[in-house]
Amino acid sequence: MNRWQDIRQVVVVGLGVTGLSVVKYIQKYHPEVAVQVMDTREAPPGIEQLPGDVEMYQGGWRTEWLNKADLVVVNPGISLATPELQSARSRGVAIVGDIELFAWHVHQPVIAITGSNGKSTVTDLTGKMAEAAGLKVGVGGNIGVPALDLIDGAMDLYVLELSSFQLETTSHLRVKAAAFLNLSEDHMDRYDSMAAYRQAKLRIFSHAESIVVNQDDPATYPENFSGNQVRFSLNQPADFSVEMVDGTEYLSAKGQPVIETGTLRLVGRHNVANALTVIALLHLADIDYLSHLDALKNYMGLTHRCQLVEERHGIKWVNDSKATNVASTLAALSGLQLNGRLYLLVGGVGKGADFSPLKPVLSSLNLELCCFGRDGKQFMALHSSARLYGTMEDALQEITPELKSGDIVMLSPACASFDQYKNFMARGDAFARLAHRFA
Ligand code: UMA
Ligand code: ADP
Repeated sequence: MNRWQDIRQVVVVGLGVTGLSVVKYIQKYHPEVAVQVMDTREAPPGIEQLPGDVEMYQGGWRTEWLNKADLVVVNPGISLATPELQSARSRGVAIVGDIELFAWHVHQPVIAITGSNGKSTVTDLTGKMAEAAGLKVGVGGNIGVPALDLIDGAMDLYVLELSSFQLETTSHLRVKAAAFLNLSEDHMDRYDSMAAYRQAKLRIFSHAESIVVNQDDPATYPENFSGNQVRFSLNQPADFSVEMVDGTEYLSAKGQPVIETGTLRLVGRHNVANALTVIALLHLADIDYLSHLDALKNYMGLTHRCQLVEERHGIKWVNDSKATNVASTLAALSGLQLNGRLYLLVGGVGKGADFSPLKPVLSSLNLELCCFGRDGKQFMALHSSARLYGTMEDALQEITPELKSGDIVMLSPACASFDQYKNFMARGDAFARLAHRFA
């Protein structure tokens, strides 16, 4: 079915890497279609790369463009509930996201991953293992490379990380295998309820052949799904789980021990769950992972996730900038081997979250809580040691003289970075630079 048949005018709302990928895609594959771009920001990122022949409006909305469009392609960072989009929709204008355009185009198998935490790790590792099995793989989506930039007729497989934002505007993505890793509070500034956030994520299963869900988190189960469904669990027998063989723990697949958990270089129980999801997805997509277990064993994880960036005088500096919600910070704390005191840096943009679930874990640690950024003060009541700073640098400057061998300084902020940094990567890089300077 050619969905482009009646489309002459597209309006891209929101530039960034997504908007740019949409413009490039349309110019390459549908050159007969005219494109206009608008962005509510005064200086949208990516504007310098926009081809000169594309009409651009910035610093607000251009509703007359929206109302005349045959199709609006919206950046995942903009909510569909925005009044301007609602109004265009009520006039019958079709609104989709970049992943929907990707779905209209590709015919190769797709593996898709969503969840509140662990998406990027599972996406990256699935891609690496499929490559080790000899496939040409395109890995992208919310992990950073827009899906449309991956399109290549020679690709054997696509592995996509999909956010709830991207799934909201996606209706026709056929996937060979999809995983919903877990659900915990996040993006409460965008959704009215956890139920609405969950429903957005469940859209990943709409056209899936096979699915992976988390037996330890039934919120990941779809209400109606008639295809092939497998479950993973860290705590109970499941299709993909952990089992003891002669006193040694193994990842097991369908009752067969696959690899010793202790040989994985990934740290923490949450990463055992991530590894189980990866092998479940590869199994469902008929990819031979059993002959390529070295790729799993040697995988060291992505940067900005519990990454040791500096170690001097017995003091460890750990960058977990990707912990942008409460559950990910909890996961980082539960995997910690602490001999001295933990200096934990938290704060940034809180996204309307309730931080109180951190309190019991923080109370159990030998801790100095360093709060910074726009919503840093929201953490102040969580621990008696809490101190408030303007920036991460102010905090590190003050605490450095106090540090002793055995201490850990960890950035695991439970918040987004947009108040002071371009993104979580820039925040993590800034932490690493400060660590090298102060260590
Ligand atoms: N924005 C405006 N006005 C606009 C357009 C955007 O104010 O007209 C704001 C949005 O509110 C948003 C921010 O700008 O918060 C981000 O837009 P952007 O231009 O940085 O977006 P892209 O560069 O296209 O990045 C997007 C994803 N960003 C979001 O969903 C917010 C990236 O995920 C993703 O990697 C990229 O597409 C490629 O697919 C980032 C993210 O934070 C990492 N995702 C959230 C998360 O993981 O929690 C969902
Ligand atoms: P996402 O792409 O969903 O944000 P990442 O793989 O980038 O996930 O990991 C983000 C953060 O969440 C990291 O700080 C990590 O410590 C934590 N994390 C990773 N996997 C899990 C999991 N399965 N459950 C809970 N937390 C996790």
